[in-house]
Amino acid sequence: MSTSADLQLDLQGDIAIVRLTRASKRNALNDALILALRDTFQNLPSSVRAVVIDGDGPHFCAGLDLSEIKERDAGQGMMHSRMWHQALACIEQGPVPVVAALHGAVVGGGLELASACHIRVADASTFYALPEGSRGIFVGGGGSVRIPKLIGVARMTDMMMTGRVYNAEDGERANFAQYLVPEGAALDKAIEIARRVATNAPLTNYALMHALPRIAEQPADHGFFTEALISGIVQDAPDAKERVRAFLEGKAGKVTKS
Ligand code: 1HE
Repeated sequence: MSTSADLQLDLQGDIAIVRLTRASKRNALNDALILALRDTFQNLPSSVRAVVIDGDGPHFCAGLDLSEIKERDAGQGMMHSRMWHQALACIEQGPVPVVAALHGAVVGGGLELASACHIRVADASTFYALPEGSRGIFVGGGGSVRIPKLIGVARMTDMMMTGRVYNAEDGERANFAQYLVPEGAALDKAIEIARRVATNAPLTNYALMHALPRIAEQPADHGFFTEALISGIVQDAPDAKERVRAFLEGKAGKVTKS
């Protein structure tokens, strides 16, 4: 298992907080940190029902550690990108939902990391950019797959071609984040959301992480069929039956207006 002095795991009941602690380098992701992220998510304690990712210091994450870009040949460059893919897949396709608490710079690989999470909470200081275009490189951490699903191909193309930076408000409108909170409040809000998510039936959360994105990419006819299969499996869990029974007996909360 790879560990890194730049990554901290803090267990708070059934919530885990994974924190990037490389503030002096704006939480830039070097290889050691990417591998530590991979291993942390692969080895989460089974008691954990939801995770929050956060970054120390004034910025969530400055992306790839540019000091590590060496004279890689094409094959090595490809393998480096595949390493990021594998690590971020451990977040996106892990056992439990992950909520990103964003502030300051969420740029390049930092945005790729955020887009591998299931829910994003941004505070008012957050800004989003993809400076790869100006650095003469391309996204390599799954950004070209995940980011267009949030904001669309046209916005991502514009960001990379022109260096456009989105502030927190415009970013929320463009769908980078699902929640926008005052400066300094992202971590508390992300923890609140993670605690709420952790109360769901685990199989429902699992289906949301693993089935929904796949169904959304299937042709409708296949999607309806997969949905029926997953729906049958999820409702069969003892936990699900108990929850429905509790509602029918007036013991479970109703849906209320926010
Ligand atoms: C870094 C990095 C980094 C900061 N790699 N060292 N990402 C970028 O192109 C973003 C580059 N970073 C920035 O634009 C700025 O640093 C920030 C807007 C994020 C923050 O600015 P600021 O003024 O708060 O900090 P700073 O003074 O610029 O940086 C503090 C230190 O962090 C400084 O090092 P120092 O030794 O001089 O103190 C910086 O060099 C260092 N630092 N960002 C290495 N990214 C899988 S492919 C993904 C491809 C990408 O992610 S490309 C985008 C890379």
